[in-house]
Formats: sequence, C-alpha cells, structure tokens
Amino acid sequence: MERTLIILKPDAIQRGIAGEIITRIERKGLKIVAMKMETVSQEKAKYHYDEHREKPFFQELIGFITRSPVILMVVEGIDAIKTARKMSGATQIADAIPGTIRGDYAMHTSVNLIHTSDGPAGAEREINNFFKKEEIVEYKLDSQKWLYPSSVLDK
Ligand code: 3AN
Repeated sequence: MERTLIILKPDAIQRGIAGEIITRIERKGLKIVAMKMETVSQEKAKYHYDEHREKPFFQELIGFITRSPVILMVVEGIDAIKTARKMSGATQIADAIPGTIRGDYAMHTSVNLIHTSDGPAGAEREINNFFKKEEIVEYKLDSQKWLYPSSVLDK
C-alpha cells in the first residue's frame, strides 16, 4: 500500500466543489487516512513548492496556495500516487482531458484545484510537511475486501 498527499486548493473550496472531488476519491476506492482544513503558511508553501523556487510562476504559486484555506488529505491504496495523479489530470490545463478533475472543472494551469504528490520520495516529504504522525489514522476499511483480491489484503 502506498500513501500520497492530496491538496484541495483554495479554488476547490471557494467554488464549492471540494465535496465533489472528495466523492471521486472515495468512489475510486482510495482510502482516506488523514484529512484537515488549514490556511497554508508562507513557510510551508515555500517548502512544499521548493523545486519550483526558480520558476517564473513561483510567486503566483505561493500567493495562490496561501490565499484561502485548503483541504489536506493523505490517501492510501495500491499505486495511490499514480492513481491520484491520473485522476487529477495534466499540469497544463489544455492537456487535461475530460474525466479528470482538472479536465472537468479547471480553466487555467495556475488555478487548477488539486495537488497530488509526484512520487514516493515527494509523497513522504510532503506528508511530513503537513501532518504529524499521530494525525494519520490507522483503521480497517471494510470496503477494501471488495476493492482488492484477498491475495493482496492477506499479505
Ligand atoms: P502538478 O501539480 O501537475 O504536479 P507541477 O508540480 O509541475 O504540477 O507544478 C506545480 C504547480 O505549479 C502546478 N499545479 C501549477 O499550479 C503550477 N504551474 C506549473 N507549471 C506552470 C506554468 N507553466 N504556469 C503557471 N503555473 C504553473
């Protein structure tokens, strides 16, 4: 099982579609193991987007993610990182195909509703930036026996 960080960005909350996005995540079968609302600090935002520090859109990116509250989630599943990215859609909004969250609901690359981690190292780093260990909840999700074969769950 893999974990990834999902951020429902300020536009998702301000536009009233956070619930819709969470529903998609639940219906897919990703297991939510942590969730909270927070106004992201400048410090956390800059750490989160550190790889983009030199990009021309960096200030806009930090300004946007800190502008209004976000919903932070940790979700779990087999190949959760890739799955969440596929569900989010392409970074460049014109390439985000219908059926993806960005493809269905977003109009601009800078205002694109959702962040998901891009790999295992990034996921760990990003989860640790926003969540303490004790905020991640260990529990059994009964629906998982209808999402995965027993050979996987019995491991
Ligand atoms: P993704 O969120 O799809 O993993 P990244 O990590 O390449 O995309 O970029 C992080 C964020 O930076 C994007 N979600 C988007 O908000 C912003 N961004 C990326 N490229 C551009 C761009 N060319 N112009 C404006 N904003 C951008």
